[in-house]
Order: sequence, then C-alpha cells, then structure tokens
Amino acid sequence: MLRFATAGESHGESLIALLSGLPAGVSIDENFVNRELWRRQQGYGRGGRMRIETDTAHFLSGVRHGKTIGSPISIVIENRDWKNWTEVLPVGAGDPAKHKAVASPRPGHADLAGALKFDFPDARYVLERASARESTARVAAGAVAKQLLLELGIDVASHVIRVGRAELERDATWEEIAALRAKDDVLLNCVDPEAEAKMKGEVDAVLRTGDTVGGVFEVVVRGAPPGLGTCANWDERLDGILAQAVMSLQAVKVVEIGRGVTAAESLGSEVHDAIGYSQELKDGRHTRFTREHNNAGGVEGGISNGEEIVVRGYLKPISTLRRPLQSVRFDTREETKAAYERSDVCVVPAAGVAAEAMVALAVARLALEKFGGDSLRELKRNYKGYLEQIERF
Ligand code: EPS
Repeated sequence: MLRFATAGESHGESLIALLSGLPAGVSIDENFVNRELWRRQQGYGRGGRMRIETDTAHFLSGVRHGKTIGSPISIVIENRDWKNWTEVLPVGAGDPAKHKAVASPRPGHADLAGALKFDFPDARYVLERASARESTARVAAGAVAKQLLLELGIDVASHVIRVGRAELERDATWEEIAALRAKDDVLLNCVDPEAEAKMKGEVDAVLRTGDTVGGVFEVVVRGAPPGLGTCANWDERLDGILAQAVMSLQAVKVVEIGRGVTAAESLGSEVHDAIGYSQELKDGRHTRFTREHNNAGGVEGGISNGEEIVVRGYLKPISTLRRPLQSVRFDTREETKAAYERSDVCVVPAAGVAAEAMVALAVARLALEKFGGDSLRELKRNYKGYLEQIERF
C-alpha cells in the first residue's frame, strides 16, 4: 500500500517526507522533484519567506542509482530560515527570554483552536505545524508519485481559474495547462494572459490595502484508466479520496469534482455526459466509449471513467493580515490586534501545485492497489493486461 507522512515545523531545522509502498525500479529524477518544489514557491503575491528558501530535496533512503529499490523513501528539505530561529524556537529549553511567543491569535488560522486543544498559552507551537510550509514535504512526496504515474502514461497538472473576483472565463485545454509547467516566470499560473492580468490586479489591490485574497485552482489528471476507486465501499470511492486529499491542504475550504458546484443548480439533462462510441482510440484514451463533455470530472459512482479527472480547490484568503483583525491576548484577555509576521497575500498557484501532489499520491495509491506489483516491470505487465481487457470491452 502506498503510504506517506510528513513531519517538520515551518521554522524548524527541516521538513521531512516519508513514502513507502512504491515498487522497485521507478526512475527518480532529483531535478524533477526540485523543479516541483520550485513551482510550489512561485506565484505573484507570495511573501518574503520564499526569497529565503530554495527548497531542495535530499533523498536519504529508498533510491539507489537513480531508481527506487522498494524500501521506504525518506526525503529531507532544509529550512534555510532555521538559522534565524535557533534561539527563539530551540529544541532544548533554551533561554525563555529569547522565545518568540504569539499571544494574539489570528482569526482564520489554527492559533486559537490549537492553543485551546494543546494547552499552550502561545500559538507559536500550533502555527509552526499548521503553516502551509508543510505542503513542501507533500510536493516532494507527490513528485515521486508523479514519476511512477508517468511510467503508466498518467500525468497531473494544475492551473488557476480564479483569484478574488477575477476569473478565467473559458475552458482550458490539457495542452495549455501542461505547458504552464515549463514557464520560468510564473505569475498566477493562468492559461489566459488577459484573465491573469485581472488576477494580478486583484493581488495588487490587496497589497495596497493590507488584506489577502483567495481563489480557485483546478487539477487535471490525464491518461488515468477507467476503474480506479470503487462504488463498493464508502471509503474507497475515488471522489471521496480526492476530496480528502485536497481538502486537507491548508486554506482549502471546498473541493469540487468536475462541474459539481454548478451541477447543483442545473437539470440532469444539462449535467450528465452523454455516451458515444468511436472505433478509434484517440489521444491516449483507454476506452472506445466517448463523452459529449466531461461535467463529471472523470468520476462516476466513485470510479474513474477514463475521462480526464478534474478536481477544483477553493481557497479562503490567507489569515495573516497586514491590517490585522481584532483578537484577544491569551495572557491578559485584553482586546488587541491579531499577530502579524511577514506573510503571503495570495497563494492560489502554490496551492494548485500542492494539490497536484495530493492528487498524484491518491491516484498512484489507487493504481497500485488495483494493479499491484513489487517491481515496475510487474506493475506494467499487470497494467498492460488490464488495458487490453478494457480496450476490447
Ligand atoms: C509558507 C511559508 C511561510 C508562509 C506561508 C507558507 O513562511 P513564514 O511563516 O516564515 O513567512 O509564507 O505560511 C502560511 C500561509 C501560513 O498560513 O502559515 C510556505 O513555504 O508555503
């Protein structure tokens, strides 16, 4: 079973990803992993921290001579900022006078709920782990999962479709979305320059007013076969698994599969994707059954149906505000302004990259469960047999 976990605090020494259950023989390109980490750091509206960090994956185990060997993969990503925090956030007792407490919880962050839960009169320890910095480790693990999926011809990409009130008002093709990954000047990771300029305007407006802005990203999986996930059990349904994977990302408040949100206000005849048939297997498709459109986002009955899997994440605005909201101090119970340390004002493109990682990990897990194999050769043989079966269906 493909499993992964992360550890590490935002301003601790490093972040860690531990990934097990991958077959042996998958080529791992460290440059690919580091490019994914770089992509997560980009975007217009990111804060000062991204100028400090150059996130780089250091593989400790599980990969030898550039290939997985079937043992657990551990990856360390150094926090360069740690050197500025050794005295204020030491592992040992340190000097309490130098500790950097956060006593004015930020509305919207984990500060208050976490302080109450863990019994800290200081939100520092809570925010250290709640921070979206943790998604760095997910992206490293996801980059490994993506390399496995690419061996099966399955690719995952994302783009931004809304920032604040600025929206991409047309559909994007897979080619447009996939091409964004090669860009070295990521602005808002939008396929349409005009829409992207409007999105930038939304970020500029909140930069001026000391506020923050959220938005919507879309993750697309290309090349997935029909049959991942199952209608048999509630906790094995693909849509439920994708929802948890993406909803678990910091600041994501809604996960939509396909056109789920607008489907709620539409008629059945307008929503469902009429079925056709074509003798020819086009564009790397695995089934001859075709669809009029893909409002289902590639998932029906909790099972992938062979169309592109489309998952959208709706992000609330970042909760650290330069013009802070009202709060109450933990120590004196006096009214105060919420704590402010440097922060991002918009992270929608970065969240999209983190969501790609989560979706890749979920799809890789389900593919391994369905096709199995301790080596890539065995997995590919099993996969080929299944594809032949459904292509003949
Ligand atoms: C982040 C690193 C953090 C923030 C951001 C995400 O750096 P710092 O707290 O040192 O400025 O930029 O954190 C949050 C959005 C959050 O809510 O805590 C990163 O690497 O993505």
